Amino acid sequence: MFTHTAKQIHNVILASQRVLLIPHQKPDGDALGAATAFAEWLESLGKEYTIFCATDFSTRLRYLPHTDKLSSDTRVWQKPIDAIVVFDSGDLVYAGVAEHIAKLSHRPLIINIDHHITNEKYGDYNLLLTGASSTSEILYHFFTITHVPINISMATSLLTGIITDTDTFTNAATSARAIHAAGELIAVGGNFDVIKTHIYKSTPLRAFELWGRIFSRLSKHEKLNLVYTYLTHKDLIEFGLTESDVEGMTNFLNSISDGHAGMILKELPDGKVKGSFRTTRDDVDVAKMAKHFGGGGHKKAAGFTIEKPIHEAIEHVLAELEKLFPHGNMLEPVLAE
Ligand SMILES: [Mn+2]
Repeated sequence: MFTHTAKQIHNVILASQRVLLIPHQKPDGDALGAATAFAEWLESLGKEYTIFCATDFSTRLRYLPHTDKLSSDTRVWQKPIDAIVVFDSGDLVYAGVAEHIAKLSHRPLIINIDHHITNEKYGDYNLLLTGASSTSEILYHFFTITHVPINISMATSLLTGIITDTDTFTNAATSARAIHAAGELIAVGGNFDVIKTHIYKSTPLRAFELWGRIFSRLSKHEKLNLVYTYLTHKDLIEFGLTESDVEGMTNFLNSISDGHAGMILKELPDGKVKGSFRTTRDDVDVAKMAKHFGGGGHKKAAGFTIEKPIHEAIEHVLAELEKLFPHGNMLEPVLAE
């Protein structure tokens, strides 16, 4: 099935002239790694393409090839498009393009490449592998199956996605297949050093000071067995930082040995609150928990967005979780699908 879909997508791309590439909003290393590797392939084919992203992206990912061409200019939707490729996004709203696509008079083919368990299969072609570490790993398999040579730029992009989504081969997404793909990408010239420098050695002192404040707010909800903390928009203003400066924090929740899961709530400039869950336990499903709040993700790493002031949001999420898990511990699968 995967091989068949991969070959179909390969043919669709060869037959398309104008392609629109969509990493999801606030793209992470995986979404941008996958989109830029794909862009590099389109470049080698001489295709016309645009990378559209509804929001800006973290400056630490600017080393990736073709990120200078990323555009948030909505006029790209007025030009003819043969195919749209969406990377690392469970649905088109999360991708930030649902409204744009709904308004098109001629609907182009949609290709959906993703590894989220909550993926809604919104594409005409859905290249999904929920067991894959990352969308970048899926693209590695795609290029291998379709005999597309992976050059050095593509390798660095895909390696970025695998490394960031596995939290450098430490979280639950890490598998033999992911490590094998990463090894192959390094073997063909993927630049591990540039990734290490930009991803892991680029946190300013101010950011650590803010992390300290966020860590000092860690609390444990005893009954749920949930460890949680939060960030306010006021914190960001006070420290002169943006959300991307604290994005690395969420994965630290996996290092805490207390509790069955960790949660961080971040108040964004637009007033919305972004929540992230992490767990290392096999018997806790945070994807289902996030889905309850309108979000999604993976069994061990998932997120959601709610529109409430931060302190109300904390109360709301805890109260809902208490209702969902009347016996505590977040273990029982009592959530409605
Ligand atoms: Mn991903």
